Amino acid sequence: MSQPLLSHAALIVVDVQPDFMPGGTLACHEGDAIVPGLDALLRARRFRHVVATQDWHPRGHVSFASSHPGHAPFEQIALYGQPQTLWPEHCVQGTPGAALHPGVDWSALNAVIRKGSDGAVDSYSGFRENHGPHGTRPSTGLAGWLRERGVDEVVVCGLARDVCVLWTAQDAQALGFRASVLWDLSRPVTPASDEATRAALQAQGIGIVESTTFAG
Ligand code: VGL
Ligand code: ZN
Repeated sequence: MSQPLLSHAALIVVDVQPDFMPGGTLACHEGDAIVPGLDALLRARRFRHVVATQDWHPRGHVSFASSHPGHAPFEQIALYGQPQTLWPEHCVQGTPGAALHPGVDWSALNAVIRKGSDGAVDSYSGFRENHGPHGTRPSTGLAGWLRERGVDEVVVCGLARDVCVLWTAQDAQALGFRASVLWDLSRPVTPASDEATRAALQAQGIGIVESTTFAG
């Protein structure tokens, strides 16, 4: 029997892009393993609202180690007074590695938030940018988009579990949505981070769920 539509819930699919998968420039551990399950979940049409985020950096982006002579990928520096991890070049606007992954049927998508498109500011959360040169963290408009549609619950999945998925779920919960993370439909950049990620989610009251919860 088919399950009821979740009318007041949104599925937020974070950065499911080839550059975050094995063979990509910033591969998550087993990142490609989420593709079939995510595709099935989207086809099941359980969520009234589906939003994707897409990491979308210009060449020479401030988060790239290559933009900081003398520094290597995965080093941390201070940027605008905040810690910034330096990454390999990834998700450069218009490149195949930045596309929404071609193995997923995206036809149920209602909106796409492109983030990190300001060359001087990184953006992990789908809700707001990281710290910029002026100390502000501008909103992407996603919270308003969801509220105007009566959404009070968000379920977050995608890549990377320890970076953009975590930051998006934390912002959602802090902004007053009931947030949870689809654990089996996410994968980390750093597998050793999983326990810390679980603890951070639990400390904030964010749910940790499995995709079987939303099976068609
Ligand atoms: C991400 C590092 C840099 C992510 C994006 O999608 O988790 N991580 N840019
Ligand atoms: Zn990025």
